[in-house]
Amino acid sequence: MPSNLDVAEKLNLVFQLMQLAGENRFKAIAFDKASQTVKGLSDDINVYIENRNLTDIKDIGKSIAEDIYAYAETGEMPVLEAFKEKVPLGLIKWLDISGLGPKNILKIHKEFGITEIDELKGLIESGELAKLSGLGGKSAEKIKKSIEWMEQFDERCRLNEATSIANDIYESLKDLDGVQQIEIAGSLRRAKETIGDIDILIAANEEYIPNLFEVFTTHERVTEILGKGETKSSVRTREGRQVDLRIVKPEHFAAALMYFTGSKEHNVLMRSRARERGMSLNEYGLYKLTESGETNFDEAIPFETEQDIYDHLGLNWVPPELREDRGEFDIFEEQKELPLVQESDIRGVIHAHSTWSDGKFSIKEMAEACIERGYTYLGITDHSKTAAYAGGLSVDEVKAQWEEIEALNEEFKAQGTDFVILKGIESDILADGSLDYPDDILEGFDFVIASVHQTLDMPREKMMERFRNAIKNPYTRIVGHPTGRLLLKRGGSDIDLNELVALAAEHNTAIEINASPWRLDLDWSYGNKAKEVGLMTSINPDAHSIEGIDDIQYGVRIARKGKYEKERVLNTKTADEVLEFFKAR
Ligand code: DGT
Ligand code: CA
Ligand code: CA
Ligand code: ZN
Repeated sequence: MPSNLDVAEKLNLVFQLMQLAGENRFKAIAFDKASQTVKGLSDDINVYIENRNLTDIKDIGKSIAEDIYAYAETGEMPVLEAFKEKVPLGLIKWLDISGLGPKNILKIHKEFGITEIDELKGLIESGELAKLSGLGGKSAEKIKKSIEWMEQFDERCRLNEATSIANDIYESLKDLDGVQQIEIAGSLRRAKETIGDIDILIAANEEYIPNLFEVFTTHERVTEILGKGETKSSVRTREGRQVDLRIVKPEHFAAALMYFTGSKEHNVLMRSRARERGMSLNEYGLYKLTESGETNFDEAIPFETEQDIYDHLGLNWVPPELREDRGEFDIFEEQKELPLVQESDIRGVIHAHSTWSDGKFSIKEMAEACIERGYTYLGITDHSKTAAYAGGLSVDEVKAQWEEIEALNEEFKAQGTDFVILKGIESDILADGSLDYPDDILEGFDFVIASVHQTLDMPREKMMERFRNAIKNPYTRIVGHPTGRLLLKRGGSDIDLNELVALAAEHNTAIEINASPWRLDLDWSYGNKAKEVGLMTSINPDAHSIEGIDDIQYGVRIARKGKYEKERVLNTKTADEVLEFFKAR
């Protein structure tokens, strides 16, 4: 019997192959939607398969249902097999290369008969690729850069992938016999924007260890055991990620958790604080120093929690996201806590796309998904007219969209639903820094997010001039994904982010934290500057589908890492307060 994840993966594969085969866009999207739905399904899909009622599931139509029945029966999905004949699987990885769309991938494959990225690199080196009509030397250069990025970061993954793997393994371990405590540690606990390996820590007595490692190394996601010792075991998952599980004695847990949470830089300073106080801190605990300055393992200082250890070192508990040696010691010597934003503080969704531009769902479907999640407003921001490649809206379309939104808002009112859709737009910042519509249209929106989508590679000073103009424009209320980076795929624009942060604060404009795990832009590391100047942010999912809304969780973690208090996060406020902020220019 296939698992939900198996079915979702197969449907997603069809989606990717259809893109490469140049299949009708809507047909391909149907498979993508179905895949996302199955992945998020709380029931076992086999129940639907047995009852032959797959079409009761939203986004699964008759033909996709037939594909799934066939897959469950035979282990093969006919539509997938058909596309495998048409498109070699090796090309799927090429979709990750920025600057290379499905059409060109297929063209290159047909022209040169290659399927591997290494072969593609060869073509670029020899200058052959640049000769292909419609590509040219500039694109070839871009593709080469993008491949280099990909290779450099093959060892790391994005926050969403790491989170889903870690949660899955955590769930399979947490209720087992002997598990007294369990935590995810390492960079994932600290919410770094990309993750090397996943670290999990368990407190258990010795007799339980063999069974815990057995369950861990035979988890359905594991494809390879990299090492199996007495207290540590490492595996590789089918996504190619490494997971380390360490099992420690219960009395060592808090110290081990602190140590394996890191960061290394934070740990180094913690150890020197301990020394200054006549103690030694290591992954087992806190010990007195002998007269000659050695760790005296016979004189353990008692503690139970991380909090206790921080106490001994003259600090309040430091939230894991802040353990990067970026001023957290100064703060937590003085303060008991920072009122950092939490997921439960988020009241509304700002920055989402609909079928009016390049989103996969209608405004109404997106709104209903927001209501289901307990949000009270949705700021729709489709692309503006210059972004033609993403279905940007003409002036007439803008006006028609406003009518649709007004009608939907009337409906909510009539039903007594506490929900409102705000009329926004993600306006391109044009090359000279101006926005994408005449003022009388800009005036009609509730708010404008201003983002750069084209010519991200201008020289620094030109780029800054462009942003300065955009921020000074009174219609700009939020700056979208300032650097335009795509994590592990392409770097962002060369800009002075400290200046940008200060300028936005001065003009009472917010800079979003784009919560998509591909972006997480504005970067958390400008958080100190942002705090100093009182920058307002907004944790924006930039959702192109219903599933995308849930990226808010990653944005919240990055905002915490950037030291944003609830007060400085726009979408923790009510719809009325948000509108007030938008009007305040
Ligand atoms: P990653 O995996 O590259 O995303 O980053 P981390 O921070 O998870 O690094 P990892 O997995 O190598 O180690 C987990 C934690 O263990 C790290 O954050 C701090 C601690 N740690 C590991 N090696 C050392 C070390 O040599 N010195 C110190 N002070 N701490 C270490
Ligand atoms: Ca790690
Ligand atoms: Ca590790
Ligand atoms: Zn955008």
